Amino acid sequence: HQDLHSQLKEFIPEQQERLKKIKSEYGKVQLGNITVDMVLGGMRGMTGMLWETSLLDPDEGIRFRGMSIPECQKLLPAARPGGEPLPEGLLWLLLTGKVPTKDQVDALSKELRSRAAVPDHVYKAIDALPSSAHPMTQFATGVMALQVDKLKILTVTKQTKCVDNSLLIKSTLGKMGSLWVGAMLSVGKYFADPAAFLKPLASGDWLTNCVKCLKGVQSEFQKAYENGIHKSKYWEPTYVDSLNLIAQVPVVASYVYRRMYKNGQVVPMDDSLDYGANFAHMLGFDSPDMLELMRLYVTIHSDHEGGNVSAHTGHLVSDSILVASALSDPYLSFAAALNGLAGPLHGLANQEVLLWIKSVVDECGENITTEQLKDYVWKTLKSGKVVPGFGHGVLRKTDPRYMCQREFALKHLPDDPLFQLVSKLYDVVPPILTELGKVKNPWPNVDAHSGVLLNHYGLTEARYYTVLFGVSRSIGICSQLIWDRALGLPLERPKSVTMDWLEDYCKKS
Ligand code: AMX
Repeated sequence: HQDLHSQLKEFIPEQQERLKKIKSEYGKVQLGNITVDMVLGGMRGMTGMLWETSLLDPDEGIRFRGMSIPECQKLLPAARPGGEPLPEGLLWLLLTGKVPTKDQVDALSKELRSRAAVPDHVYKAIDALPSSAHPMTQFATGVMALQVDKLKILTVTKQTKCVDNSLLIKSTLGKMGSLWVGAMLSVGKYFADPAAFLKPLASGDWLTNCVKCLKGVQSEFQKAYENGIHKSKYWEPTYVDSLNLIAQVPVVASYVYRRMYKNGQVVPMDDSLDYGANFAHMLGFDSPDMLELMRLYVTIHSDHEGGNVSAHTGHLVSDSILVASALSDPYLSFAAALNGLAGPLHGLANQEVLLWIKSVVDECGENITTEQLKDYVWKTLKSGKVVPGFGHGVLRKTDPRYMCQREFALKHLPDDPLFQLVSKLYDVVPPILTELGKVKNPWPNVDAHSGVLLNHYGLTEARYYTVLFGVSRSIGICSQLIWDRALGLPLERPKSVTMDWLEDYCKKS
């Protein structure tokens, strides 16, 4: 019945030893040859980094700590019997390599809810942008702002005793501009039950925690670094930041959605709901099927090994960019990852797919024939565009993340006209991409399917879809960041060359 932190603490030293052994025993083993094509081809096929949480097989698709998506659906705890896996369970699996019990997952859901308070200035930072700004820009801005607490006045000393909860709020509000002010205001504004949030600081408690939170920087890693933390302990504050960030991002993301599309009317978190369900709820969707969809969605979008743009960006920045001579903390790293995810060849593809499908319907109607669909695909290709939702940098077969969404659709919305169109595309697009002759993987990826499911349940705003992807990725990217720090992975610094260098080298060899 160990909690997540204790299990991880036990697991880390084992894995540190394992890495040391790999280094000393196999350090000189060759993993392949680097060709000029690989250098010019965006390093595809080059094995070049360690990523513990997941591994992508070109044919089978992703495995999370060795478990395929169908295995996760079968073995990870669910909210309802036989239902979709809870993303908290996946987080546990990614961090510890073990399948948690339902009790452990419930405790983690509760812990994440208790970490979800968002300082008020985060909302202000988002509000400073026009509401027409792309949702990913608003979301990434919010994540950057989460790293900061610029209000610093400290008036509570360690000797102060909390007399009662209301006094704590009163004195906090009255005397201090602090994180807790931000947190309390958020509590008042966005949480159904402020008293539950205050439990850790009940009557008689020393306010040490409170004082710790008032130091001005939200990021525990940055604070610890400034205080001279030993390298071997880096993972601890990274863990705290990561759990906070994972807990906070659905709140920030749903704020962006409600601001853009629902006149800014925020829906408070529901303390009875798990992570995925709460996210759907805060967005404004409460049908049981939508809650299940969101649990599945967050789980399957969480991680896709290390070399994809967003994961690699997060990892690279955390390992190498120096911010005020400190390693970038999870907030800065994850914001960088989000900016990578916002590109149309990566995470933005889910937006592009739904817009493209809708343009097909606008032009040809819902009862489009196979011939009309083929013509439309060719028209897209001939105008120099890609068919969004098809192809992949590593995968060479249909993405299992596509397949499990297809199964969800067959179970819950078999008659949805856009789902039927997506099914038709599955037949029509691959032969055409194959005919092009250059596409290495003509099969659909995760993004070919996600939009029609969301659209079915009323989340119709396609421009918002990449934010959902972003929230999910916090789980995978932050899990690996904790492991980056635990294993002491070094700064990434591959060698680059010029065309002159390549020509000279190849002529000589
Ligand atoms: N439509 C049209 N052309 C495609 C294509 C598609 N779906 N997929 C690949 N191609 C083209 C490439 O543009 C490239 O053409 P070029 O030589 O003229 O530049 C050629 O086929 C070879 O590309 P590749 O080696 O098969 O793929 P890649 O590793 O370079 O790129 C990816 C992978 C995903 C960017 C590409 O397949 C693509 O653009 N797909 C559409 C966008 C998409 O769905 N992205 C989401 C991917 C999953 C994710 O990250 N969320």
